[in-house]
Amino acid sequence: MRHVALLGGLPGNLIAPAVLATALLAPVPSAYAHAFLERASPPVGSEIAASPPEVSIIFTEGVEPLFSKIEVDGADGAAIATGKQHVAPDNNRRLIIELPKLPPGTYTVIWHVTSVDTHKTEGNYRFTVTH
Ligand SMILES: [Cu+2]
Repeated sequence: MRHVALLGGLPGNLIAPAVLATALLAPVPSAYAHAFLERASPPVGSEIAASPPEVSIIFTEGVEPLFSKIEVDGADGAAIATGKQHVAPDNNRRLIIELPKLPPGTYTVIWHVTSVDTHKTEGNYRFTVTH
């Protein structure tokens, strides 16, 4: 049950119940693994002093850029008008989206990705801009 172990190792990373249920009910061969958030910038749950230029998430598996999306919502729940999104040329596990200048506040990053093994996963996390 590698997926369960991954979930347990990601404090603060919320996985949609549907995805969790799928992972529990339909174990996949151990050669496959879903793409879950491994590391993010700004970090999960962080408070940062200045508006970040981009959101960058490194997943546990490579992701398909055409079928993967990062959305950033403001405190009012409305989506921020983000800029270009791309996968890092040297690392297909890293998905990046450019941000406009963000005023102070708490933001929710919502990600939906399809990994190179075609499995879909999603999750979200928050960060706060303090100045
Ligand atoms: Cu998978």
